[in-house]
Order: sequence, then C-alpha cells, then structure tokens
Amino acid sequence: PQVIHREDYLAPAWLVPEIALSFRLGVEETHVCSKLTVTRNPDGNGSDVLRLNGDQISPLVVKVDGRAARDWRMDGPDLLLELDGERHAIEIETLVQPVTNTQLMGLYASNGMLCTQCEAEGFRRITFFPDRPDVLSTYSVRMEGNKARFPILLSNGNCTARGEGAEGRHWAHWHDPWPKPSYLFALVAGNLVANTARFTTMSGRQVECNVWVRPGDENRTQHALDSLIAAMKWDEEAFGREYDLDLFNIVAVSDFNMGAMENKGLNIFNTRYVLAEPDTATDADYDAIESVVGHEYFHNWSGNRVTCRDWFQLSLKEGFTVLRDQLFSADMGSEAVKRIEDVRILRGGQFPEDSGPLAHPIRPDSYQEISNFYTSTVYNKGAEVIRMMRTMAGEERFRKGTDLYFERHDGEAATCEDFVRAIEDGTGLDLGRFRLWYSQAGTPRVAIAMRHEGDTAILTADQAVPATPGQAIKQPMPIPLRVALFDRETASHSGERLIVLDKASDTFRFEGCPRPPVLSVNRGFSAPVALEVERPDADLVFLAAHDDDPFARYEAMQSLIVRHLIRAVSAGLDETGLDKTGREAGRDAVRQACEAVLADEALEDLIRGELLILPTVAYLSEQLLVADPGALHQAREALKAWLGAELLDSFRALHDRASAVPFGRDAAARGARKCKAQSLVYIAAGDPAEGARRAFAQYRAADNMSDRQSALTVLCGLDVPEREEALADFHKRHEGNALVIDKWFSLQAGSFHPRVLDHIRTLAQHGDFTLSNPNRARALYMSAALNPKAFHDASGEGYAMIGEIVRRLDPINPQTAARFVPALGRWRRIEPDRARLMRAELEEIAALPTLSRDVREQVTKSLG
Ligand code: HT7
Ligand code: ZN
Repeated sequence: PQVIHREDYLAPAWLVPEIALSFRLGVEETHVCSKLTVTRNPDGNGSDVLRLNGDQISPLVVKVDGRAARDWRMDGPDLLLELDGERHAIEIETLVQPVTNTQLMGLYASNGMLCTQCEAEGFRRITFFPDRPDVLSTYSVRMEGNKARFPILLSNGNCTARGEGAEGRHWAHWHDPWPKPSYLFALVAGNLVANTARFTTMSGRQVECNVWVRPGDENRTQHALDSLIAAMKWDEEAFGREYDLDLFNIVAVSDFNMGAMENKGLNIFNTRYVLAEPDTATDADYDAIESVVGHEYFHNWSGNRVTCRDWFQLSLKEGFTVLRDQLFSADMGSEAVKRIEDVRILRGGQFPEDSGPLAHPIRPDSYQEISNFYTSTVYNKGAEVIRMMRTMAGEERFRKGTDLYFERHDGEAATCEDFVRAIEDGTGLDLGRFRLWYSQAGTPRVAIAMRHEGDTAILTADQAVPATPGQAIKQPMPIPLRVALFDRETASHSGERLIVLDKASDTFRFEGCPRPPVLSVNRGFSAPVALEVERPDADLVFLAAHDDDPFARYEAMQSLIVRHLIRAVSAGLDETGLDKTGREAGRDAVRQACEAVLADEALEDLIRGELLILPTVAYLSEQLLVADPGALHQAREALKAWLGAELLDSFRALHDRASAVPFGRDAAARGARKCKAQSLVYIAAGDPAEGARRAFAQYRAADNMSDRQSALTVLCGLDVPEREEALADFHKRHEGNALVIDKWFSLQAGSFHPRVLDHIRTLAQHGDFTLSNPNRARALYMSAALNPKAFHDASGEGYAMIGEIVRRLDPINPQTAARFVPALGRWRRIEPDRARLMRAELEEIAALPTLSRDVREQVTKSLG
C-alpha cells in the first residue's frame, strides 16, 4: 500500500486561481464541465507536469487553451498534463453516476436529491483537479437541471443569476468570492424548503440564514436555526470573527458519512444534527445540534478562511474548532456539565485509541487513507492540547494569540506550527517543549503523591508517556495542572494554583497548610492525562461532597468507583462487599459519596445527574493492562444493583420529585429529566419489578422524547412483558421518522438484556433495516460494538457480528465500514480467550481478496 509521509510535503508545481464548473444534473448521470485557469507556482519545484487527481472517473474531453490536448496521460487514477509557460486554460469534461455512489463521497443521490461531500478527497470523484488543500481557487458554478425534480439549486457563495430553460429545465449561477480548496466545494439540488432568519453582523451587514430540509420537516428546524444565529453572535464576541458572505445555507441530508460538513456558505448536515422537536429529540440531541451547528459555523474562520496546508495538519482546523464549539456550548448552557461530558467523550473514545494499535499523534506522520484520521485523537485530544495553551496563557492573552493567528494567516493554507508560533507570539508563552504534544502519541501517565511537613504540603509528580506504534521512546511534556488544597475542617481552600510539570519528575511546595490537606488536582481536567494519585478513599468521599470545582467532584466520584470496581474484579467480592482477603473493597465509600450527592440540596440537578453516571466498561478496561470485559461488566452491574437496593428510598424520592417537574427546556427542567433517568436506572437495578413499573408508567406519561427514551432504555434491559409493549408502541408512534426509528434500533442493540444478541440478529432482518444508510447501520451495529454485554459475549458472537458487518459494508461504504474495525483492534488489551476470537475476525477480514484502502489500513495496523 502507498504510504503518504508528512515530511515528503512538496508545494504544488501549478496553482489554480480560478475554476468555472458547469453541471448538467441528473440522478442517474450528471455531466460536469470544468474550466481551470492554471498558473505556474513561483514557490513550486518548476515541474511542467500538472497532476489532476481523479477517482473512478475518466475524461470525456481534455483541452488546453481551447484545443484538444495531446500531451496528457493517466497515472493510475490521475490525469497528468505537460505544460510549458506560465498560464493556461484547461477544459475537462466528465460524467458521474450519483445514484450508484454508495460511498457517499463526491456527488451522490440521497432521497432523490443530489448533494456532494468533498472532504477529504471527494472532489476528485467529480472532476479532475489538484485535489489538495493548499490549492485555493475562486469558484463560479453553473447548475442546470429539471425544475420539477430539482426546484432548489444551491452552491457556495452567492447566487448571481437564475433562469428558465427549455423542456422544464432551469439553471442557476453561483459565485464564491473567497478562494477555497476543493474540499470546501459543495452543491445541492432537490426539493427543499427553508426556515429563514436574518442576522446583522458586528459591522452592520445583513446575512440571510437558511436551514433547508425536505418538505414536512420544516417545523423541526427552529433549534438549528437559533443555534446558528447564536453561534454567529458568539464568534463575534468570543473570537472577534465576523461572517463574510450575504448568505449562509445549511442543508439536511439523510445519507451522510459523518456529522456535517463546513463547505463555504453551504454547510451540509446529517439530518440527525438538524431536526429536533421535543416529541422526537432528547435533551442530548438538542445539545448535539447546538454543538455541531456551532462547530461547522466556526470552521468559517478556523478551517475556511485559514485552511490546512496538507491533511497532516487536520488538527489545525479540527482541534481548534472543537475547542471553539466546546467553549460555545459551555457559554450557552452549563460550563461544568459541558466539561464533564467532554472529558467523558475523551476518555471513552480517545484514551483507548491512544493506548491501542491505531495510536497516532494529533499531527500524524503518515497515513494510507486520510479518512481514517478523522479520529478522536485529531479532534478531541487536538482540542485539549489547544485548551492547555489557553489555560497556561489565560483567556485574554490566548485571545491575543488567536487574533494574531487569524490576521497572519487569513487566506492561507497553514500548518500546526504556524498556529503554535502565533499563539507563542501573541501570548508571550514559550511553547518550545509544548510542541511535543503535536508529535508524540500516547496518554501521559502522571503519578502524584503528597506529604505534609510543618505547615507545608509537598507534592511530588512523575510523568511517563507510554510507547506507541512507531514511537518507542518519549520525552516528558509540559503538563499544566490546576491544584487546590482543601482544609478538611473548613472544607475550603485558599485559592487554586496552576503548576506546570515539564520534567519527568518534579516537586511543588504549598506553604500555609497547618493540617494535612485534601488534594484536588487536575481540576477542570486541565491536562489530558491519566492520573494516579495516592489518596485514601476518605479524601475522595470528601472531594465528592465538598469540592467547589464540579468537575473535581465528578472526578472524585469516578475515582472511587473505578478503584472499587478494579479491586472487585482483581480480588473477587462476596455479597458483604469484602474481597477474598477479607478487605473492604471501597464499596461503602462509593455509597457514602452517592448519598452526599443525592442529599446535597444546593447542587444543580444537571450536575447531580452527571455525578451519578457510572464509568463505562471501556473506561474501566483502560485502567488495566489486560482486561476481562465480562468480569468488569458484571462487577459494574453488581455495584449498580447494590447501590440501587441500598439507596432505594433516596432514588425513589429523586424519581418522584423529578417526575413532578413539568416539561421545559430550561436548565432546571432538563436537570430534573436527567435525574429522573439516572434514578430510574438505579431503581431498576436494585428492584427490577419496581423499576419495570416505574419505567412503564414514565413511558406512558412522557410528553417528550427524553423521558420516553430513558424509560424505554430501562425497559429494554429487563426481561418483562412491558418491554415488548413499549417497544411496539414506540415503533408505531414514530413510524416513518427515520431518526426516531434509529433510536429504536440503537436502544435495543445497546441494552444489557440477557438475550441482546438474539435481538440484534432479529433486528437485522427487520424491514426498516438497511446497511446502505450510515445512520441506520450505526444505530444497530455501532450500538452493538459499544455494548460490552453484546460485543464481548464470551461466545465470540459479538465479534463475529462486527467482523461480518465490516466485510459486508466495505464494498458499499468503506469509510463507514472502517469505523467498526477499532473495536476489534483492541484485542491485545483483552483477556486471552476473547483476544483470540477478536484476532480471528480481523484475520478473516484481512484474508478477503478485495478490500478498500480504508479497511485494509485499519485491519493491518490492528493485527500488526
Ligand atoms: N470537516 C468535516 C469532515 C467530514 C468528513 C470527512 C471524511 C468523510 C466525510 C466527511 N464529512 C465531514 C466535518 C467536521 O469536522 O466539521
Ligand atoms: Zn470540524
């Protein structure tokens, strides 16, 4: 396989300042005519060869300066032209078949409409072009098609003209004044309706904002539209960034490989991140829409105005934009809850990636298929790395750094190094060694111990960055840790301090502590590290009850639970909570901490709900070199049942109180729904009969999707008749609403029901199931792959199911297929019997004679 290396970057020999595209649209066939103005790049290597990338297309016509070209040849999928001089006009015609494009890259059909996805390398499936992000062009687009079939014709920028043609056809001209790389090109043609609002920018310009959906969906677009307007305003205030066109369009499509795409002025979204109304969308869905709409909008500056030089720099736009969307969501809702959720995502997805065979730095050094690098590492760890710079600089100085970055690199294709240098110059920070965060993979492990001498607390911190594929030896990196020392009698501290651990080992002195304090460290998750802190359970119970940083309270709860569960699986546990050696395994400390959380009247319900969520089996497995996911799952369920039984009255009281709060979208009502969901989980674990009764009653009384879904989630895990009744009702009630039917599949496949594997097999035969829609395929099979009970079933049937899906999905949609491989790739960290079965599935995939580059890369690395 061809491996692309970051160090081999060469500037393009030819640039394309202008491109005019003309599309004769059809679902079966679309004819594309492209006219490029190409100029020799003064900073290029002087080669006469113009490489125009292609993928599964062939040229119908090739002209240079108006004449049929003779000097062209194919090099694999690419078209090469030999050119002399400085400037030429190139014309190329191609024919594409949108309806057969099941990969959903390039131009494809979705529900009768036509749309594009060009990032990262989809444009080359439409026409021949230097399809690389450092070639920026001004785009003019002509679209022409049947008016009845495609009443709405959209592309980037502004619509400059439109008109009627013969035989029921019509056309539109679009022009985007901002030079952009080909990955930001987009067109949409179809029967769509818009919900429209106007936004006045900080300099007083009027922007028309539209959310386009299929007729019938328009009453589910208001939240997305409101989120867009809020994001536009927020970016002006928080980052000084103003929108730069008169029009901003969002289009929702139901077949989409990822969440959404930031095409200039024409964002294309998975319907999942657009459509919402209380009856069909949960509070989490509403939050996700706000966050993704914000994310794509923020790309207008971090990604579009300043783009990436090459795909190794992906985190330049993605890490930064994730940070920007996190800060936006925090400002729109609860900062504490948002931080807890973001850390949960990081630990659930990125930490396992960083400790497995697919680990890579946030700026990778090589790839075979770039689509495999749209990872949690590039996105979420990338955001954490920039967040650390912000923490060290402080908000105000960080803003000076980002202002400088945008000013310096506006209109350019930049690198991560450009970003770090701008932050350095703008903030005055020395980020010399900090750059290691860009080049080294692996989650640093930080061990902390504290001793007390006189009135001084002395903290010792050691760091180690683990070896990862291709990187055996690592250097210590600067790790900013926010620290507070609590006086255990007054339950207060005298202020937080930021320490930066930038060596393998260091000590830090804190004076003015007359008594041994309680240590609260890595507050707000100031660094994306795995901490090992020497502290008694009692200190964690104290922090869970008293820490004034809500994240640190959550962290103390999680640490107590992780500690207990790891002890429980490694030493066994009897029903009294003692391990085989007769030691108390920390279960009672967990109960005490839960009690404090349940009893704290000053605590917001939104945070209470978060604090009660148990760590996932995936996160628990991360704590062990080799994990037995079956044992961890059982121990976790046992703890849930024990807490449910021990604290049954408190959970009942919480469920009753929360159930009395009427529906609203305000924080108090949302918090009540979260507590209702969590208390129901514990009641069902502690007393399944009462859990079933309450869940069914909640299901029937629900006037919103959050309550209906949380009740159904609990029922799905129980072997009771109410389960079937509620599932049948849910399907009937929401028939025809694809996003809600996705939930119906996902809840069943994600449940801990004793016969969950049978259920998944039956669901795969259901008339509503199809592998060709990524949302539906993920609803069933990604939920199964993430469900420890189904996936890690000792029979190996869960592994076989995911292996089979990779094999069946690969010829249809390789990008989506490749996303299932990492679950099997964790075999080295799983106990030997299961590991053997997981590896066998990978080998069976690898043995297929034809495999996509996407799946081949992931499987080879996972076996390697
Ligand atoms: N920048 C977007 C990436 C994306 C994508 C990448 C590969 C294949 C399909 C895709 N759809 C969208 C999304 C984002 O991060 O904003
Ligand atoms: Zn993005």
